[in-house]
Amino acid sequence: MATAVVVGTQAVQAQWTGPKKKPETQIELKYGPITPPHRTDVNMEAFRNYGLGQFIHWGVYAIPGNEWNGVSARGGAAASEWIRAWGGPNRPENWANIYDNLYKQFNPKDFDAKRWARQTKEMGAKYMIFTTKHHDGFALWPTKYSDYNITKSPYKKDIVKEVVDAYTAEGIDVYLYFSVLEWNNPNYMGKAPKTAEEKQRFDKFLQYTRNQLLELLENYPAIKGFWFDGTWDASWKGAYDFTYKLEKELREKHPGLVIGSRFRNDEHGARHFDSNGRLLGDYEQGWERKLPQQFEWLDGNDWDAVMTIPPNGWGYMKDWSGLYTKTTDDILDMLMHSVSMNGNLVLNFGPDGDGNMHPGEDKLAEEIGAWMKVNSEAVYGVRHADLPVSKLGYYTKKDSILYLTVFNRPVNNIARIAIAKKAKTVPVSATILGTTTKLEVKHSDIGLDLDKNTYYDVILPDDYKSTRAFVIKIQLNAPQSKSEKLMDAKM
Ligand code: FHN
Repeated sequence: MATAVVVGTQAVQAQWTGPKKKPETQIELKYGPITPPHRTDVNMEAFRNYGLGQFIHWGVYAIPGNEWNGVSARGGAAASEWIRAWGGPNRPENWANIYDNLYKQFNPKDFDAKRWARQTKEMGAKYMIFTTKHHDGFALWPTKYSDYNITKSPYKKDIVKEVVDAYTAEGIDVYLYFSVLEWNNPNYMGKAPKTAEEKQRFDKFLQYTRNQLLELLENYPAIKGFWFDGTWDASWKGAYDFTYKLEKELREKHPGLVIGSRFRNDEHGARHFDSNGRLLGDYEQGWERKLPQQFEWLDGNDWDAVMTIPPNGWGYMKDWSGLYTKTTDDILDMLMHSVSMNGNLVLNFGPDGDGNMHPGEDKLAEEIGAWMKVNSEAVYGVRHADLPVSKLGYYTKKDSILYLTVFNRPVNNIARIAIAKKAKTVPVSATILGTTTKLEVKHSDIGLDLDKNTYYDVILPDDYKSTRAFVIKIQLNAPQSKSEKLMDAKM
């Protein structure tokens, strides 16, 4: 997705989720980034090392579960959590009113934040992003600034607090999802306010937003960051002076707070990246149901990719039939794809109206957790390995250890690794995580003319059986014999 922003005579292509094209010239900006790139404080270092995260979309939209009275909202609503915006011939009569009264039924009898947190811990996620309020505006915390909140439901209690406390107790960092956009807030408008009355109303909305965000920081000081959403409308984009000051205020109130690139834009409307191509926030937050195809696209920025299990649909969906739902192997591939490029993968769960995860989510959590128990050292705290891309899977690296997570096992059981001839360290030993067998490692200088690489083969045991991706852990060190001296013939 890209937005062309015209600045004077300079048309700046604000490219997200694709190759980054830095503008030829830099322009004077008043509303560019507030924090320096590549923060090295404890919160951002933790972010860089998470590897795997969990998103939880939960709210009154969990009650219908993407259908109503047996009629599916598929095709009528953009996604399950958008069901209030259900349109088209199947939209139930008087639907908005029905939806806006669902909170009177919200009483999740099985909700147990500690059970959720244990499952997340078992799965191996290191952070969790939780929806405090989605586009419908229903707040899962006892906000003083709106009556449309959890205290008015039969459940009454502060769900955000229960979740923050339970996850923090399990050592899982909590980020709070906050939708700026509020469909049923009379002071919200998508278009930029024009008349004095519209401006007065929208100013009230901006203050309300600021009050709720300060309230969340006050109530839940243990959180590590905000995950903002619903910031694409002209009204919010036009409020760049307000949003700039608000970001500064939030950061001052909560030192170390982590905010992604979705919160605000510069004075030319450039979002995620300002008109000079600089990241607007602490990490790139544009990767949603999409993964970067080349490491260079990331331009050295921190990032995470948020991913649904069904094709789209973040809130609870009763019926997954007829949809491709991602398998454990799909998720593991996306996870290793992400961490091989210095990113985190965030898998979304949408609990039902009673507070239970979908059975398909329980299964994925269990299977991912079983894989992480054996292989997580190739996921946590690793970095991109600057090697020619492997056809067998994904490289990650930690100091002198190279991990190759194999998804495509070679039929000859030879895992061939290309190493630049000028490299100072080469593979000297290898094992498969979860086993103790030392694997044969040999230098196979196949001598492709003009090839800048040489090759090392790790021989996989014929009797090593695997039904899922496995990780080869490779020790890198100085070449051990003269023949391995990595020279290039003079040409
Ligand atoms: O409109 C929302 C959507 O409902 C969901 O919350 C996703 C999660 O990243 N964000 C927006 C779509 O980009």
